[in-house]
Amino acid sequence: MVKPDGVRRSLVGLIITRIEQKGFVISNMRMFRMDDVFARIFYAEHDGRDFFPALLSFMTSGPVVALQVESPNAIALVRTTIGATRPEDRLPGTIRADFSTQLTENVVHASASPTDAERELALVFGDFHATLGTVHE
Ligand code: 3AN
Repeated sequence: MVKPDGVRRSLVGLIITRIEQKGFVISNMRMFRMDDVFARIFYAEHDGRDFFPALLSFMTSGPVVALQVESPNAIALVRTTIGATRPEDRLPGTIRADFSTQLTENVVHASASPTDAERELALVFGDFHATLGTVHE
């Protein structure tokens, strides 16, 4: 997912190009703006953390571009491609290392596990998104 800072900075094309160049196949894509309800559910695992309000505020600050990508071992490979959560752990050549010095405003999100991916894909591309009206296209 390209986060709001990535969209604001016109990095969507670059990020999609990197994903495609690596060999991932994009099988679904959606641009939308999270509202507070959607962001709270999407990031429910962080509810209660001190950075949660800042994370919600940032993730609802503008549209995101969500991609469903396919490859063998896609979850591990996408996470390697985007780079580490902590700025000082990011390896050069990863998307976060190359485009962000920040922890919260880190340009991209990727699912952390198969369970997370299933849940996040359902939220972004499934009926929840269509029927509850919690996001704005
Ligand atoms: P990742 O996105 O690398 O899987 P998570 O799921 O631990 O990392 O955190 C979700 C997002 O919350 C991060 N991408 C980052 O934007 C933000 N975040 C995580 N930890 C912190 C923190 N300690 N302070 C501020 N923001 C954080």
